[in-house]
Amino acid sequence: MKAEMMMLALLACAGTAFAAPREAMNAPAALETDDPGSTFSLTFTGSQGGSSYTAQRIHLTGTLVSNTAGTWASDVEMDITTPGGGMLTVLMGTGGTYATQSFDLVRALPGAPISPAGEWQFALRDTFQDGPGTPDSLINDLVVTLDDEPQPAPAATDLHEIGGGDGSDVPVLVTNAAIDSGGQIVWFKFSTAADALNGTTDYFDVDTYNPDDGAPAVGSINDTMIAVYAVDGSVVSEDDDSSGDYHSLLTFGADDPANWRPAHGNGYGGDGFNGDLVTGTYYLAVGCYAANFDAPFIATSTSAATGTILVNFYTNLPGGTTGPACGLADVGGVGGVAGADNHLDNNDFVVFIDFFFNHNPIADQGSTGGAPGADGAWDNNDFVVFIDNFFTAPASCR
Ligand SMILES: [Ca+2]
Ligand SMILES: [Ca+2]
Ligand SMILES: [Ca+2]
Ligand SMILES: [Ca+2]
Repeated sequence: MKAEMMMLALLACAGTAFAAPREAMNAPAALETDDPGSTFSLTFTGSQGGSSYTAQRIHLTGTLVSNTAGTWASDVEMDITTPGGGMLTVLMGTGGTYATQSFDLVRALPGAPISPAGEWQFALRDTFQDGPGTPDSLINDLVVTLDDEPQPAPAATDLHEIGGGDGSDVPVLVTNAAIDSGGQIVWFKFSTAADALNGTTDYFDVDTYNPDDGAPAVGSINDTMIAVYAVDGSVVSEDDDSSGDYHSLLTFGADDPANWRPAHGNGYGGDGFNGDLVTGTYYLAVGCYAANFDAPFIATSTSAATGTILVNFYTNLPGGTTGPACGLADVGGVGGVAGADNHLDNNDFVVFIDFFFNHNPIADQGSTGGAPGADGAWDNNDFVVFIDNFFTAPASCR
């Protein structure tokens, strides 16, 4: 009995410790990226060591070689079609002109987990033709590996569902990204209950504009960069300076000029420029210039700036705005620092009062009659709603 228990424990450990990688295959050498781009197929067995597995991710390693003067590494894309017909496009290189560039890429598979057994199709292309008649780039030593590990999501503050706006230029949710050390990226998780599509009147916008940020400066805490990621770790959209004074804006859905949202500062307004955001769960990465956003969930920044970035969500989508787990009163953490810490105590009062007197939108929680929701005025109603939010949050928060 004891031995059996131990064996079960060992098997349980093995199941975790030996997840991924499962199968690896070499692609043909000297793959061309255009004129025409190379296509090839690889057949995976879908089993390893005699037992079948389900695939979650694909790894691509190899070397990109420039073959025509002026071509960019970021011109090279590869379409991957799984045996079940799932499709995925991978950007193989980064940056402009180059000589060689090695790559080590990981992507979540569409519809993962999937059965990997069968023929996989691969098609390379170069999205900008620099040398007609000559392949712009070559790919050498391409190895394709499948694993059975789900793509881990970043540690993120969960804002839950965001919706229920009335179409006015008042954010339905305002939160803070506290950048405590240079190069830090702050992650939020959120969900939507409906689609925000181009060609409709429904929109979902997020910006980092803060009128109190003072003189704009490149590379300062005001010079934000943001990206929305899908749950599979792919980048939906990213932005640097579309809002005012180097702040960032991502804008989905309603794109008819009649339905544009107001600009903030000297930036662009919400105009649906980033396309569609379908119903679902997403991650928002917030950092400072210069940031780089890659799949899967790889976000980095070379900025040395520290401070607090305001994050404003605007939407007329249905549903409700839940905010962090402890609700909208969770505005401060230990020591009176700004930002939710999933706990409600005196620090939230300290930070709320600071925000209130600085006319920070986070303190604009109430409107006339003590109704929840911002109204662009900082008065007694905001205290009423903040205190309500504080005492109606789950008891476990206090
Ligand atoms: Ca090219
Ligand atoms: Ca910026
Ligand atoms: Ca708190
Ligand atoms: Ca108010």
